[in-house]
Amino acid sequence: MCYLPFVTFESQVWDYDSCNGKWGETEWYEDVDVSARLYESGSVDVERHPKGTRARILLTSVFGPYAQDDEFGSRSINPMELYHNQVTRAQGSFSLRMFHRSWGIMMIQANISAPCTVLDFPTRKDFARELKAHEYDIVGISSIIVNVAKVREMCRMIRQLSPNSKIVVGGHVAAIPAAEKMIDADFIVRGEGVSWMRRYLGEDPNAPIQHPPIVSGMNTRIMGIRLPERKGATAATIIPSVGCPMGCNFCTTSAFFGGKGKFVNFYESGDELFDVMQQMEDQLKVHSFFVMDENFLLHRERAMRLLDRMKAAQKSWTMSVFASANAIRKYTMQELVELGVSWLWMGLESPRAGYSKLSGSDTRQLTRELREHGIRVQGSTIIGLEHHTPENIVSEIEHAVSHDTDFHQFMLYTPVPGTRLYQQMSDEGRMLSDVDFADVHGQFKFNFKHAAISREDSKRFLDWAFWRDFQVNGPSLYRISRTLLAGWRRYKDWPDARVRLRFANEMHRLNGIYSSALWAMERQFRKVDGKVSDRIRQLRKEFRQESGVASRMMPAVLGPVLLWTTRREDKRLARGKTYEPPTILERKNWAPA
Ligand code: B12
Ligand code: SF4
Repeated sequence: MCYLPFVTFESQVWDYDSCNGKWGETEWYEDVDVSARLYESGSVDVERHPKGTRARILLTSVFGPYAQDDEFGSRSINPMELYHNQVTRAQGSFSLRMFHRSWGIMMIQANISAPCTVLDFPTRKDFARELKAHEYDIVGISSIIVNVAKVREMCRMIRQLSPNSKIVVGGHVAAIPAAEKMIDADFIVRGEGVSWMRRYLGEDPNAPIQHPPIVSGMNTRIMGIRLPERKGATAATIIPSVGCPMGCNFCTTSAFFGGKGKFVNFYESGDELFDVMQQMEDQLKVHSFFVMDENFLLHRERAMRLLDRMKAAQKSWTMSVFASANAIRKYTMQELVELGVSWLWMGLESPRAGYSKLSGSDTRQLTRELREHGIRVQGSTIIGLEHHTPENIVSEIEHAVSHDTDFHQFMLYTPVPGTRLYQQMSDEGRMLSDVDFADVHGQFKFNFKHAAISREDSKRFLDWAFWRDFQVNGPSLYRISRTLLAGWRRYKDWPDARVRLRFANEMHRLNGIYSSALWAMERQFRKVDGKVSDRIRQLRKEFRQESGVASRMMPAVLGPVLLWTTRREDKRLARGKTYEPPTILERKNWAPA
């Protein structure tokens, strides 16, 4: 057994004998006392904590740093970033970099009346300090499967530093079969956590959901500069529901909240949603929303009622949403635009995969149409589906790339515990037993035996897909500028003032910035790919035609600065620079002990 030597926090020294080099499944089962109670979504027999709502609670995400290889399962290719991890990672200094808070624990904190601290993205040292600084009755850890080794370590630390705390583990990590044998927790909660925690504290699990004010992203960087964080400039996250009723076989979010036909709605109606959005508008001074619902447009009645309310109140809001192609097809383009849909994340998977969410949809035509209406499209394609072979995968990737989406996510087909796909692969004996959970994140290599593609090749094809999309379509920043311009041209004279205002706001706010970025991009691409550079120049000219004097002047000043920061960032990245989210601590209902 290898040894993780000594870890020093403040003046204390502890000895953690946690590491055996590989966090594979079998080694874990031996040395853990199996005491945890496992709760399925919606269990009603949850025992109440003796202190009820007087219990002092710490809710925490797993510790960082994240974007580096370490013995706790951090991986440099798996940073705590959405775009750079799985969307724009091949785009170098043009990659969009930003962090997102851990919304699950923020949601729980906002909906209990016990004194509660949320600790987001702590280091181990921060976590230890917080455990020692307050006597927590309950420590809740939120995690997904890749970070199970960190959960294990955090449980050990809690037992040592805060032995009277009850440990509750929630989030997708709870889907691991026999999780209770790997981590030394008291409770492991599968599924929706607000109602579970309310039951545990003796509160009404069905009380209305209070939405916390959530700024959707932070520490945003692109082209080597960190964007200023003005109040109201970043969208608010709204979480109308968790889960998805479509139940695609590989989908872990759907499976975790009940699977096909099931999901948990926090806000049933368009009226409720409107009220929440209005509250967020007041509190955060925002007009744009990132709607965290796996298939927002599927619920047409709710969306159309929201539109009625927006029209009546003259709200010129914008919305970023996730939706499947069949759900998008339930709306006309006008309805989507009036609803303020400005960014849409759509699963393209593969035309030959037979998913019902794609049935009857020509996704290429749909993408083109959406972009012509000023709606930015983020496509999502799966590499390594059952029908993929070394012979057909290249043409499947070319097909995906030909959508020319604004952003494109590529992910490996990955059987994840809790899903139907995982069950099927396990039954067929095709799961690879020696793959560390820390490497099961869809951006490395297969964790199962594919019929035609080897594990090594899975990574090559995945990497090639990212590279090819960037090579053919250019930086996403260029692509979103193009979509914005198309929307502005189409809707600048539109009869509905809400719609006009929205495009005008985006155009006036960003015109000069985008033009300057295009100026820098055009020059940066001259050496790399002349054709892409020409396309960027053409777009820059079109922007110029639509610009006022100030915006027309801006590229001459800001463009060279951005070119310089871009080149500086490229050098930094080449030297291995990575980014980490800041540690955040927030207390609610708090009174000193
Ligand atoms: C935002 C997000 C992120 C953010 C991370 C934010 C953060 N601070 O951790 C970013 C973009 C960085 C990210 C990265 C990744 N993510 Co992610 N992410 C999401 C996303 C889109 C939303 C999560 C969310 O807030 N949902 C809304 C909240 C309310 O739901 P929730 O978190 O599930 O919380 C509820 C319950 O789970 C439970 N609960 C949660 N925590 C706790 C704690 C306690 C104590 C209790 C009792 C209950 C409880 O109660 C909550 C309320 O009901 C989900 C998809 C989704 N729709 O959920 C994927 C998802 C969580 N991510 C996933 C994955 C795989 C990843 C990556 C590995 C992917 C990748 N290659 O990029 C990386 C990992 C990075 C890393 N190093 O850890 C998977 C998890 C799969 C799994 N089975 O583990 C998901 C489900 C997406 C998917 N369908 O594949 N992600
Ligand atoms: S439509 Fe998307 S969110 Fe819904 S089950 Fe399928 S993959 Fe999951």
